[in-house]
Amino acid sequence: MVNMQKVAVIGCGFVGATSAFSLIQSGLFSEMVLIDANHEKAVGEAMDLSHGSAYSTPVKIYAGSYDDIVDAGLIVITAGANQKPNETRLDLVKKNVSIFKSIIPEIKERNCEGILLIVSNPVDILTYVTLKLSGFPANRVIGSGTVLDTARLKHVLGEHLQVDSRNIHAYVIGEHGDSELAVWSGAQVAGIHINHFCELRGHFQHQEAMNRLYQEVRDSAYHIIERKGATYYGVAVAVKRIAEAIVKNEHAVLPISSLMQGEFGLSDLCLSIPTVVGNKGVEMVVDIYLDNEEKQKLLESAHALKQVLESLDI
Ligand code: 6V0
Repeated sequence: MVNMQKVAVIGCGFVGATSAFSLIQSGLFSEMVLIDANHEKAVGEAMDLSHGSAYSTPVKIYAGSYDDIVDAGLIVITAGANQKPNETRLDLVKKNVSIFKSIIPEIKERNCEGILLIVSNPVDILTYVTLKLSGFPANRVIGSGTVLDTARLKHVLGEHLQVDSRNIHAYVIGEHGDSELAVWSGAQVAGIHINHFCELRGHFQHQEAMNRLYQEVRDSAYHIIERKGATYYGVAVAVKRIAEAIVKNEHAVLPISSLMQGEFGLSDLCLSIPTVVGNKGVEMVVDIYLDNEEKQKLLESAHALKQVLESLDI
């Protein structure tokens, strides 16, 4: 039996620890297991996180082993190397695929029935690797994908337009990485196309603004890593948002990464497209409208990912 109030976090570095914190603050869970190759790190994080319970919600938090995650409704994987300055997400592939080859069989052999949420980078490649190594049905293997990039786009658009970023409908899709794209054709505020809304707020150089904002979003991880060595708060909130959609069976539309099965002519790879997400994981990848240039960019993004997948031994 899976317990939807139980979450496991595998990998307790910057991303794992901040995700654990944000998941606890969400009030969604009553039990959390932390696993790390450095067990003492997991023990320390569990102790530190537990001390907040008295002022938030009671959650049983402990450092455990793979035997403890069998009934977890959600298993979040953040283990692995992160980007160093000037490294791309795809540069991490060899190190992190080999780490996943040690983690996923542990999950598979215990017949876990929860949903796997992959956060480690390159997230689209590792989501696909997880799918292959676990043998789980495609709906139960999700990557955090461009949920973070979409939040970044909404944030910069919110600043640009001086509008609450939660009222902006816009998506970043494709690879969570350098080949991602922003879907400007469908971007809107209050049902008004983004270009028209920009004009209402006094902005008229659409192409220049779109290029600038897109680059800011695409390159934000590089800019943060240059300054503080890693990124983790933004992704921790994205993890919480995805967990909420799953645990509360929200049928929320989120650009998570999942297996493409013919959508936009793509198959046998994982990337992000807005997807209906509920307690079964992926419910439906939405066939969103893309103009011709966006379709082309999506195919190029898929091609970049395919080339990496073809170089892997999985
Ligand atoms: P970190 O702080 O180095 O933490 C990694 C942790 O993984 C360490 O505590 C390791 O001990 C642990 N670990 C390594 N191997 C294993 C193993 N076999 N089993 C269990 N634990 C293991 O890295 P950080 O937390 O900063 O980043 C983790 C991953 O998240 C990296 O791949 C990042 O690139 C990725 N990110 C993904 C984002 C997204 O939007 N999807 C955003 C930011 C970072």
